[in-house]
Amino acid sequence: MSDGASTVRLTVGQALVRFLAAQWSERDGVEQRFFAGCFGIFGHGNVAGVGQALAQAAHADPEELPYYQSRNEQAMVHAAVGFARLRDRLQTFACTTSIGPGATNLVTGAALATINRIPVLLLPGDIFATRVANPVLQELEDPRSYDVSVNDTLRPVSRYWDRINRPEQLIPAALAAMRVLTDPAETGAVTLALPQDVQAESHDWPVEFFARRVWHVARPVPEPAALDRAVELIRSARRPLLVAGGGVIYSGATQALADFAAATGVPVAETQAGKGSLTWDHPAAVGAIGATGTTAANELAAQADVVIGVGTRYSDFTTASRSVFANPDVRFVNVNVASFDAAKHAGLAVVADAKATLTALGERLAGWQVDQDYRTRTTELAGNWQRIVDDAYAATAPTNLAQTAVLGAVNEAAGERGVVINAAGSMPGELHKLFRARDPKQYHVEYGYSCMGYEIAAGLGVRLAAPDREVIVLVGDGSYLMLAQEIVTAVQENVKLTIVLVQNHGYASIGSLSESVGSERFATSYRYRNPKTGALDGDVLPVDLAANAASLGADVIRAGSLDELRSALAKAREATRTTLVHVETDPLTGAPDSQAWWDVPVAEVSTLEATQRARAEYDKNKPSQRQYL
Ligand SMILES: Cc1ncc(C[n+]2csc(CCOP(=O)(O)OP(=O)(O)O)c2C)c(N)n1
Ligand SMILES: [Mg+2]
Repeated sequence: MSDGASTVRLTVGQALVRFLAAQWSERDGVEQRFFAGCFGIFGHGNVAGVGQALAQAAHADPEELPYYQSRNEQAMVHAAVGFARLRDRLQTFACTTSIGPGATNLVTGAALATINRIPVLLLPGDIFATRVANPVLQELEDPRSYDVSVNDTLRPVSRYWDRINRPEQLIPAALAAMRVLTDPAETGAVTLALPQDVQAESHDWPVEFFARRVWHVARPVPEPAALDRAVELIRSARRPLLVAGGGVIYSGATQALADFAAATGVPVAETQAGKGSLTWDHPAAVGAIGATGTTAANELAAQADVVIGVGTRYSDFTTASRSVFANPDVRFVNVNVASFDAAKHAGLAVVADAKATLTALGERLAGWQVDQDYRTRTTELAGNWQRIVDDAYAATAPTNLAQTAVLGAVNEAAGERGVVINAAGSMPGELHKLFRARDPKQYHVEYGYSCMGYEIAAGLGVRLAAPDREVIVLVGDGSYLMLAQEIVTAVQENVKLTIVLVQNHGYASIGSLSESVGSERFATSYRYRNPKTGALDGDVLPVDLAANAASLGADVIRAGSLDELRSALAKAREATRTTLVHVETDPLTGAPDSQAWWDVPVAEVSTLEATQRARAEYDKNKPSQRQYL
């Protein structure tokens, strides 16, 4: 650049921060700043580069790219994901880390973001590009190549990955990062690895690089011929079933879906990410499908001749490991922005936006509907399941509370708009079956990666995204122990969360799974090692997680009964500070059965009788699994 007026001299860190602050997304004519802020933890890999740039930006304009501390790099990705999911992927956070462990702590969060198709920008520091100071503190030192660093572990979990070895490389990399982050079909974690020397290096940047840039988030419309084929197949169906996935919600297609279902009478089942697509009491709603489904959805799935999958990636939980769709002649119509997902189960692919397609299908199918018997059957099955939910919400347990009753109280406390968050353990399945969603954003269960430790960190992001909504984080004791530190950030930022800690002294979920696969609940509860047996079957551990939460700065309420839980939730709702409600449940009292299978292979040979029995059961179920061709 010879013309001094058209360039500006900045470090790579400063240029990156200035670029990020100038990015906007737009869908349906509404624009929003793409990066609501930057989470970070500093170390020698970013303190002098991106860290200095953030400090300088905070002096100039604290609103430009607000900085938030975090306590753990994995947690900051979870928080960014929670935020982006609530904002329908139109906005997210950047995450800056040091090199080495700070960078590799991102891997789990990145995998979660990518699997759930949620945008998040990761900015790990990296080892010197010049290599003169090798080996720098925390450097891997691969003897085969100096080009390898620990940041390469982020490659398979990133949708775009680049290393900025020279300042000029930032320009194409930053633009490519934005393209992927704002593309609904490609989005996920995006990593720009930033060698620590390059971050601090200066360069003359063209000023156009920092111009306000608006990224249009597309709504691809269905190809007319694909729409014709889909209409023809749906018209031929006698027992159609629609499976609503997360794409329905991200696309803002919930009203279009409600209209389509009401007009055609096609029953609607929901995946984990798609739950809330319809309000629970919509006449066509049959609730959760698959391994954690309702008997209503699973019975309709078993007979369905045409399955219309909208915005779903057909995970094994959704399909009950490819056993739930049992009609030998079943055909699939898959509406998805990602051709990868649209092609699944040899489906008739409509590679397009959910809202645009449901609207178009509704128009093209005007006047067509399922027969009255099928509508009646749908209503009957849904009603039967709702009675089961009533019973589960009223259930008691031999010791402590039944978890389903706790979930009922939380469902009630969430009201019309409160967001309930969960990710792993026995609660996601129970919530999927039982929760009565009244709003598309109310049910926030991360079940793409089902990552213990997502809950509280995501709560922080969700509440930042929706300060006007009550946020109730449901977390098991095992998951709490995995990653609870963002309570400190919530307290620091005065971001109010209600956290319901469900204490059952270990892994109720894996305990019950272990039993079903013949592993006898081996080592799935938190107990002392028993000197008599040598096993972990001694007394319950003297762990007090309520005291732990209090030590991190939360207010704490201990609830010993259902009434106490209800009043604790009411108190937490009125509170202005992050409040943890501690409740003890019985790990052996489960939820109503889905009558569906989940493929978890059982040992083929064994000396344990329990395993042999489980294997016989497995061999019985396995033939129900199909390739849909
Ligand atoms: C990070 C991570 N590690 C391991 C697992 C496997 N896993 C799934 S559920 C679970 C136990 C969860 O325990 P808790 O949070 O107490 O819930 P509970 O099963 O008791 O309902 C484990 C270990 C996981 N999902 N995530
Ligand atoms: Mg537990």
